Amino acid sequence: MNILITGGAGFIGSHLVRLFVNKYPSYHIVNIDALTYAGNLANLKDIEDKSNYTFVKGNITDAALLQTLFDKYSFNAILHCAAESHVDRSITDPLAFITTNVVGTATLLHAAKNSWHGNYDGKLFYHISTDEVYGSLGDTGFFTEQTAYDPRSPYSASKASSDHIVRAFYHTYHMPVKISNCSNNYGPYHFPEKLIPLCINNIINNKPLPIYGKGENVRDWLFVEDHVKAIDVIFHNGKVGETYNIGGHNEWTNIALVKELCKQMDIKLGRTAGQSEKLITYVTDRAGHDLRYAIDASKLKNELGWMPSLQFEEGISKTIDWYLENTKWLEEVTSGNYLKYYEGMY
Ligand code: NAD
Ligand code: TDX
Repeated sequence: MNILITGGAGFIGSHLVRLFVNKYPSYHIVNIDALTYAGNLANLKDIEDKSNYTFVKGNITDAALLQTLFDKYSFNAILHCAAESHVDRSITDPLAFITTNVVGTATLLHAAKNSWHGNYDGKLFYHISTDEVYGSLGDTGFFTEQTAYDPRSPYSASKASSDHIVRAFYHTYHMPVKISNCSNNYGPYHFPEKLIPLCINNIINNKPLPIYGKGENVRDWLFVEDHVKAIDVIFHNGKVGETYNIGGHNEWTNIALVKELCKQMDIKLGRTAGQSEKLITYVTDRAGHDLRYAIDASKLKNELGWMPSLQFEEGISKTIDWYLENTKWLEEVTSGNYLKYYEGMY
C-alpha cells in the first residue's frame, strides 16, 4: 500500500509519519511537505533512513507535481495534514490560509480524482481537521459531529471550507473520504508560536508569558501521540463518508494551564515555587478570540474503542522534559525568522 501523507514535517504530521512508518513496515509512506516555517525535517530524524519512507519537498497547490507523484506511486490513500495552522498568523495573513488550506486541499482532491478515475476500490482520502470549524462554545455544552459549522477566524474558516470541499467530493464523485476534527494538541515538536511550547520556551529563558485578555478562554488539550493513534484507528476502521470528533475531555482555562506549566517547570528547573509565575503578563486579546472549545468524542469511543491514553499532568510533564532535553531543536526553531515574528506579535 502506498500512502501519501501531506505536511508530514510539521507537528502532528511528523508524529503521524513516525507512527505509520514504524507500525506498518509493509506500507510505503511518501511525505510531501513544502517546508514552510513550520515544517522541519529534524522532526523526522529518527525515521528518515527507513526503507518504507520517502520525503518529497513540494507544495500541495502544485497540480503538476501531484500528478507526477500519483503517476509514480499510484497512491491507495492520502492522509492530508498539510495546512497553515496558526490562528494569529491567519489574522495578519489570511490569504496564505485560503491558498494552502482551501486551494491546496481542492488541488489534492482533484489530483486524487484524476488518478483514481472513478475506481475507488481500496482507496481513501482522509482529511485531518480541527474542532475550530464548530465555532465557540459558552460555559457549557460540547461539539458533536452534528454541531453546525460556525468558523470565526480566517484559519477556522479555511479549515471549514476544506472540510466542505472534501464532503463535496464524497457526495458528488463518490470518492471515499473520512474527516476527523480534533481539539488542541500538545507534545514534542510543537512549534513555539502556540501557547504551550511558547510558554515552555519563555520560562526556560525567563521571558514574559503573554496571556491574551484575561486568560479565561478554555481549550481541550490532547497529547499528540493520542491524536495520531486515533487517526490510525479511524483510517483502518472508521466508516467511509463519516466524520469523527477527537478530544481529550481535558479542559483548561489558559491561565490555569500556564500556571500548571510554571509549577512543573519550577520543580524541574530547581527554581523556588512561584518564580516562573511572576513571568505571566496579560496582553491585548486576540481579535475574535473564541471563548471555549470542548469535544464530545463519544462516537469514536463507542464505535471504534478509542480513548486518550495519557493523563494531562503526565503528558505535560513528558512534553516539558522533551523540550528540556532537546535544546538544540528549540534553539534552531526560535532563531532567525522566529525572532522577527515574535517581536511583531508581542
Ligand atoms: P503545523 O503548522 O505544525 O504543520 C503544517 C505542515 O504543513 C508543515 O510541515 C508545513 O511545512 C506544511 N505545509 C504548509 N503549507 C503547505 C503547502 N502549501 N504544501 C505542502 N506542505 C505545506 O501544523 P499542525 O499543528 O501539525 O497541524 C496539522 C494539521 O492538523 C492541520 O491540518 C491542522 O489544521 C490540524 N489540526 C491541528 C491541531 C493542533 O492543535 N495543532 C488540532 C486539530 C487539527
Ligand atoms: O501567546 C499566546 N497567548 C495566549 O493567551 C498564544 C499563542 C495563545 N494564547 C491563547 C489563545 C488560545 O485561547 O491560548 C490558547 C491556545 O492558543 P494556540 O496555542 O494558538 O491554539 P488555538 O488558537 O486554540 O488553535 C490550536 O488548536 C486548534 C491550533 O493552533 C490549531 O491549529 C488547531 O486547529
